[in-house]
Amino acid sequence: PPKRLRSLDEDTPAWLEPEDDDIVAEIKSTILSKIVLVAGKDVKHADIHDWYIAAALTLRDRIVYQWLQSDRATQNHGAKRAYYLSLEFLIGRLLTDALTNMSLMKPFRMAIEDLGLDFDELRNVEPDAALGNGGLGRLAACFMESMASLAIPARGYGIRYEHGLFRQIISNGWQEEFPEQWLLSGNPWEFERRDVVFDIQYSGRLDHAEEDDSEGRTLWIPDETIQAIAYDTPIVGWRGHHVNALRLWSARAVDPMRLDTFNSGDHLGAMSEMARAQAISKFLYPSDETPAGRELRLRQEYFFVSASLQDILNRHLHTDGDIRSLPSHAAIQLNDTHPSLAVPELIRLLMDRYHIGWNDALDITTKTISYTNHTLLPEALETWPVELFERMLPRHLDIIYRINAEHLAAAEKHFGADARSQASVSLIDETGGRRVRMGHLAFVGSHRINGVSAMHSELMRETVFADLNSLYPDRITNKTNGITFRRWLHQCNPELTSLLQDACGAAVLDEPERLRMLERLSDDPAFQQRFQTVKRTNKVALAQIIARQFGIVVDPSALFDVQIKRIHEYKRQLLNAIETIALYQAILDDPQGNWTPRVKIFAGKAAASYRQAKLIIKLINDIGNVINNDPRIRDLLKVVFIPNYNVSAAEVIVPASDLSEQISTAGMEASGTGNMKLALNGAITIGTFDGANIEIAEHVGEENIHIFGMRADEVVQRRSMGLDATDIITSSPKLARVIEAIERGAFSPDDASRFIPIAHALRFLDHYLVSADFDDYYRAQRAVDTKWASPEWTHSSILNVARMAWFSSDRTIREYAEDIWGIPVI
Ligand code: GPQ
Repeated sequence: PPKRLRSLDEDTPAWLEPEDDDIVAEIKSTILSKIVLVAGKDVKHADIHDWYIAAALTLRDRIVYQWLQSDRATQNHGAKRAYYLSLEFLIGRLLTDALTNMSLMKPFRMAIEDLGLDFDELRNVEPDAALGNGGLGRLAACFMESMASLAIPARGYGIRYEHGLFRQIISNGWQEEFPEQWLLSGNPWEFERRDVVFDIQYSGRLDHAEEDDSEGRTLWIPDETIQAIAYDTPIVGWRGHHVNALRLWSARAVDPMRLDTFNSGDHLGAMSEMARAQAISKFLYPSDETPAGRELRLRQEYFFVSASLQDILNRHLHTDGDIRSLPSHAAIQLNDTHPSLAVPELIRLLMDRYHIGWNDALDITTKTISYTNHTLLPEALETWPVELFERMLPRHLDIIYRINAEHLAAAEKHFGADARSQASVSLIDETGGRRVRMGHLAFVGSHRINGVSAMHSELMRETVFADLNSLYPDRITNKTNGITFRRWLHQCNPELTSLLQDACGAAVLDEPERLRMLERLSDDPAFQQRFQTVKRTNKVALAQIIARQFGIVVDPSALFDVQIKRIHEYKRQLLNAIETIALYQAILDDPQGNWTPRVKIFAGKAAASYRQAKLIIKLINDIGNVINNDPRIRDLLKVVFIPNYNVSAAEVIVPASDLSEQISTAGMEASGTGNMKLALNGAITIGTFDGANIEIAEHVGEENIHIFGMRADEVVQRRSMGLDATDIITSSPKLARVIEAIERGAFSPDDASRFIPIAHALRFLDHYLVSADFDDYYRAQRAVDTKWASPEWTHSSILNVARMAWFSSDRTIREYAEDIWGIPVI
């Protein structure tokens, strides 16, 4: 055991403060003892995985003390807590995160290397916790880290999926999906809480005869019960001062099997209930921005909402004793509509379990809950058939109807008996089968609704929520997204970080506003040189990975042009792909021209069922095949598709990027957060006036970003004229030539018709304005070329880093805490 381990009640064991050289020895001996005592092996038989687990547990020991202390402090002060409910947490790896925030990176690295191990090899053993699809899940993870760093008493709630986001393999250019297995070798960060178990019930019937009064308390007789069991992962804040928990629920049956069935010989049948229960926490739905539309998904949503609310109420009663004081002790944030059932579930628990009347229950609920919207795409606004609700959650439907009745009465007062506005604000969509609108439900049950960038929040007011906004003015507010600088600068880009510390002082780690001090250095040749050297080092590292893993040789002095994000038509990887073709054709026309050497780097996953997105992946790979093997192009253009994009891949690509592609159709990207990570690491953005790009432009200055394309209002106008792009193609010879090449099979000689659906969309169904924005995008790319060749590039790149401080998720979380949660931040 650690030499100086003190009693649990002492606030800070001495070994938490790394003062002396002893600490390295201490870490080494603890790791060695974990190999023996936890892995149950002789040290000489330990493999790299055993070493990783031993190192993680050694670090975890130290975190636990801080964790318990944070909990005691919150408890003692009776502080208000934030609860972040999210169906997704895209965490990635935790080892370096925890080491950095515990200020233990150096001694751990030394200890591990002293033990004869390679630190990076050990670090890479950790699987990514990929319990999310993309930006929404990653935002939740950044928020968890920032809440801990700001010492906000908070807890994240979600599902402990046994299989996270699928593993993507690119086979012959096509995406293939394989199950992900992050728990296969155990998870050293989590604590199973065998004592924290809640019953979650489904289906059955309502017994209105049991309605005890006019309040509408109703007896629900469910016919299925499963159990939710808690697993806690500690999330350490910066400098290790505060630790919060991420509590993820796992599902299990009440009984492991039916013994009578088993004994009758039906062995599989005996376990079917267990399988049905466990299915709830088996898989993350890979449904980025489109509802999965599956019954199991709704079961998941209710499962984690109910467990989390029961837990929150239990804890509140335990500490305060008065259920009615909930809003002054708890703020519940809904991450998109997936946890919208929190509204009827909280009302149900307050009424049916704690005997509170309807009006008070509704009042407590709206004061406690708030909701973040992450998309305006109509196909992504979650709705569920009323019929499914009736079957699965009859009591909740009952409550939703009652909320709706009062809400529609208020609407009638406000709008008059106008059928259009009644239909538009109703919680039930009556067009094409009756469906419950989860966004409306969350809106009506919340005191604040926020969008995730200035433009997105404005569009919320003007479009999908216009009538609700008129009925409940002042509810919609904006909270522009942010990213945690600890992971997305300090950890992923240590070289740049140490340069920044030299230039802005060590305090830049705690006060990102100090990055401004770079402004006066942006023209200093010596500083520029050092800045370029850092970028080059990161690019060499990425180039080595690309060569080793994919056999493609890229030149680190070329412009690294990256688009890394989910593959979606609105994000317009296709626009980037066809610009690549146009550039290829232009180089072939003039091989001796003064071209800027470029490496086009793509990475991202497409939803398994999204055919057009998967065809775009194939197109990018096929284009790469042709261009990378065309000797006439030499090193002027390379195309790389990096498979299985995840948080860990982003940590390597982001610091090595020169140009950041943020080219969504204006009005469609709610915010974007990859745009922030790339700009913070010195990449210059080429982008549309969309989401947070607009605010990035305001901060870095329009001369340090390349904006192109239609504005959101122009997009609406153009679409209203029809989706046919024939006129555009006629007036753009470059675009016409690209489409003809695709149609001719120039990139698919083995199957000339493969990309006909893509060519067809470009010509006749240009919903995402790929054709319409092509010429301006091509122009903007050539302006990028010109800039790359001039000293202006480094100047702008430095200014991007200098002016990104505002995009720290610490700023975002501070705003949530102060404006929405009513939690003071010290
Ligand atoms: N986002 Cl609705 C997702 O990643 N998944 C979703 O299901 C929805 C939104 C993204 C959104 O597309 C980005 O623009 C945002 O930056 C991100 O959420 C976080 O707000």
